[in-house]
Amino acid sequence: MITNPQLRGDYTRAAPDYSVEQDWAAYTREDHALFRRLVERQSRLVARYACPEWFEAVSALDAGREIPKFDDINRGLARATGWRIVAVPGLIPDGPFFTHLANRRFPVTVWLRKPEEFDYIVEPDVFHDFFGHVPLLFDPVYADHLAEYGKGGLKAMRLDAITMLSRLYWYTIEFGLMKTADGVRAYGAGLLSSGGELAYCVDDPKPHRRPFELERILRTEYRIDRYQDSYFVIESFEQLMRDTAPDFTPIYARLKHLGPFLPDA
Ligand code: HBI
Ligand code: FE
Repeated sequence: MITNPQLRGDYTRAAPDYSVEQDWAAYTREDHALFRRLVERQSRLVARYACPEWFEAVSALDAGREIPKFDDINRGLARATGWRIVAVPGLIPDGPFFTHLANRRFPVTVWLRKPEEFDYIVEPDVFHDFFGHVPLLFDPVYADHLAEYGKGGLKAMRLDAITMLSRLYWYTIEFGLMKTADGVRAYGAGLLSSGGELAYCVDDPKPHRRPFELERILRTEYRIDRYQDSYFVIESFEQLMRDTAPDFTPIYARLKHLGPFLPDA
């Protein structure tokens, strides 16, 4: 059981795999109104800044008026890619997290941020997870990659290489950019759910934007409390799948002795 008190969720009723009931009836009218405002704010931005694949995927979702019932989403999602979302109290330990991903279950936090956290929140809430992560679970290639990432996470734990592997998640699933004919577009959940960073990651000349390079990513540190200094750009989800297919064991062994890069290197 997670003991660090600063996590907000209620972990007391979590199962051994950290899943909980969503308890949809417990959401207040204010929760649903705040969720709707968050969707409306991001919807004005995603037209300009999200990658096309996210758009296609989100059309399969009935996201918007209120906090979704996870069971309703799971019927369509399971048909599309065999994935399901599972309700969790918030961040969960790496073992359960990777086990869920490896079994095509995406952990989605059940609680919603407070109104004063409209613009920024540290821990992932149901809006970050649902609006940022869930739509791309409908994309078959992305969905296959994420399941492989989960299996890779369990292996990385055995090899004590979690620090390196979590950078791959960070610079793709959370903050990844994709090249399109009209320029770079966001596919990372941390970008798609952010009121400010979604425009910044595409428009601002300040951050580095580098082509996806696995070994560079595995060595590049990241900050969780500010806009990214560097983004990595993939050509497509097919490329992400292909470039992360090899066995990382020899890569970890080689990189382990090389120092990390700072985020803005
Ligand atoms: N738990 N619920 C939840 N959501 C995450 O995105 C998450 C997590 N636990 C660990 C984690 N992410 C990352 O640290 C792993 O990629 C290592
Ligand atoms: Fe996330």
